[in-house]
Amino acid sequence: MASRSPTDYRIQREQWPELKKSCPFGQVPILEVDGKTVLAQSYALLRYAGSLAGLLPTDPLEAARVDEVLYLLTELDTLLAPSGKEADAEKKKALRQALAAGPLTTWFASLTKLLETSGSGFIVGKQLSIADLATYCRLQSFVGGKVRCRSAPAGSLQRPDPAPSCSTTTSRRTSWTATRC
Ligand SMILES: N[C@@H](CCC(=O)N[C@@H](CS)C(=O)NCC(=O)O)C(=O)O
Repeated sequence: MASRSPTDYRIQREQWPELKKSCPFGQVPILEVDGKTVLAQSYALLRYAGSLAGLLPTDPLEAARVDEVLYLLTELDTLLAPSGKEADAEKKKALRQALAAGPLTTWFASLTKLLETSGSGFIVGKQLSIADLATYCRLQSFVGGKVRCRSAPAGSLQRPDPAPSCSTTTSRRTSWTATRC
């Protein structure tokens, strides 16, 4: 992947109305491959990049376990969305407290269970996969304090190690353009 030099475009607010028309679902992120194929939905992009980089298990069951984690992360988005959209600070706090009192604790217990089951320090199997990368990125908002939650297990958010090896990737695809907010 590194040798393919992806171009990372960050868009300005004023560019968005025009760009939105060309996005498959009117949303970013999108990934343009070879200047023609346009992919949307962040986890589809991640799966594609992960398969090129050898970070998606080839075993169907292990790959399904990775999907299990991606769907679990999607559930976290669903849980956080109402409080994320709430503009009133007091209401937002009440929504977040209700989450922390139950649903978030349950969610983090599920994640902890996966980590305990793998026993390897990686979420699925014995090596780094896109499940680790997606979880690390998704939970950054908890570490950064954007979302606060006491149920996040301490020490669970270390940077995945080893860093993904990109040099082993071979593909006939040559140019990528990733656009995100
Ligand atoms: N499920 C989508 C969600 C994408 C999404 O919500 N994108 C937001 C920005 S993070 C967006 O494009 N919002 C602008 C709009 O909908 O006009 C994914 O994972 O890619």
